[in-house]
Amino acid sequence: MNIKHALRKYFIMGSQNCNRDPERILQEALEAGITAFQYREKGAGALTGEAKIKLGERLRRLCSDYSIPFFVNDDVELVSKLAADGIHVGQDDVSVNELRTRFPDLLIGLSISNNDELKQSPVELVDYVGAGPVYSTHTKEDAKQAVGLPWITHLREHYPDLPIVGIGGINSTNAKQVLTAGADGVAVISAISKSTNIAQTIRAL
Ligand code: 3NM
Repeated sequence: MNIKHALRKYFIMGSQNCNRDPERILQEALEAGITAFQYREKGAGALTGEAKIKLGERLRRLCSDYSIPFFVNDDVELVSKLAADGIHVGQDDVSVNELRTRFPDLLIGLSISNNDELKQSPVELVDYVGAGPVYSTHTKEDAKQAVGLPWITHLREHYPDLPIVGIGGINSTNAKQVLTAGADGVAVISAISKSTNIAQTIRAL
């Protein structure tokens, strides 16, 4: 598995991001060529407990059917329960050091939004970095101020080989700018989960 390739069209979603059946949405996105998926059941209206696990199992199976990596967001217990390929964590979640010790072979993604976070991050232990929010977004309740394309370019200049995915407010109209700024790929929630033509949206990303 080539992580930079996997980041190219990275779809993130939980049931709270969908206004119709999440399995159908993921199936259409897989058909249309997403390269990775993250199960992020979080925020207002998100499933918890057994319902969260059950939906995760179904989405995990779909990703296996299409041979793309399946990530979970933040929830360490879900890694083993769903046999996830990777986990994505933020600065205030479980530490990367702890994760790497516990799961030597797990793919680990870490959000880094500014230089202070960069300084305190064990970049050498992660498989990729999520950089954002590139543009303003309403999808994440506690999203920071948009960091814009310069943050992507800054990371790329300092880490020429680091796998980087841009996130936040990215859609089929602005995705190319994110790649041009230096990202290996784009991570999107609403542009796909709310799309009325998923195939067309993903083709244009
Ligand atoms: N993380 P949309 S922004 C989950 O900046 C997430 O780290 C962000 O949703 C970050 O594609 C974000 O609908 C939400 O804007 C992305």
